[in-house]
Amino acid sequence: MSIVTVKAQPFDFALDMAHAALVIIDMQRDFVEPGGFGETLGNDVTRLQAIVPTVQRVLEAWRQAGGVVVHTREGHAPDLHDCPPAKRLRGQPSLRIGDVGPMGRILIQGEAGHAIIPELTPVAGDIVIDKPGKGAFYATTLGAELAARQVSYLVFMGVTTEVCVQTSMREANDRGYDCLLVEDGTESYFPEFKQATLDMLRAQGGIVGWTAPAQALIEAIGR
Ligand code: TIU
Repeated sequence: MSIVTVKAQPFDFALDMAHAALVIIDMQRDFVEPGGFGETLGNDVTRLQAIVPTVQRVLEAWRQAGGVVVHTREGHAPDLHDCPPAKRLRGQPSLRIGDVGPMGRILIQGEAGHAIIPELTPVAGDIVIDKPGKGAFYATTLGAELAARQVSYLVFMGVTTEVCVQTSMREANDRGYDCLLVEDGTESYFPEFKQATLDMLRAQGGIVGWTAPAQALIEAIGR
């Protein structure tokens, strides 16, 4: 039987591993390491690094359980044709998208900062989705990739909780997926925003989806 039960909030999450994908959002050097996009926006990026061992642990358990793995990367083509001026010109960052920083051009595909961190490097068979926006479905092939594999359950991890993770989970919810967010597998530059996001996603009877600690997920899929 491929259906397992994850102890989750607001209630147990029935997860069919035969139709499930783990979606790791934007665990890129640009968000997690100094000198990248996250830091140019004025954030302390070091607080995101604390989740890396947990994300690794869940990814390993998920691979052993035979689930589909998706990694997303936020970024833009070198000619910036897919970067709206409204995004590039927003605010007063120390460097803008496309400018040259210590890890190459900020948030540009192929640059060092755009890469997924070495601890989570994708392996053969993983799906890697390049996305120009916050949501993983907007202007990407993710929906088609999941449909081709008959996936209807999504488990989310990654950064940042209230920006790309929440946007992607809301996009997925509207598309009919049952979604779980791993509480300690996601992080924000703002702890209060992370907490508020967890609370709002699972409020109203799971209006957007479920949340659970990594250990609850690992115990459910590990047998
Ligand atoms: N700034 C911020 O919190 N996040 C982003 O810009 N992108 C993602 O969340 N990946």
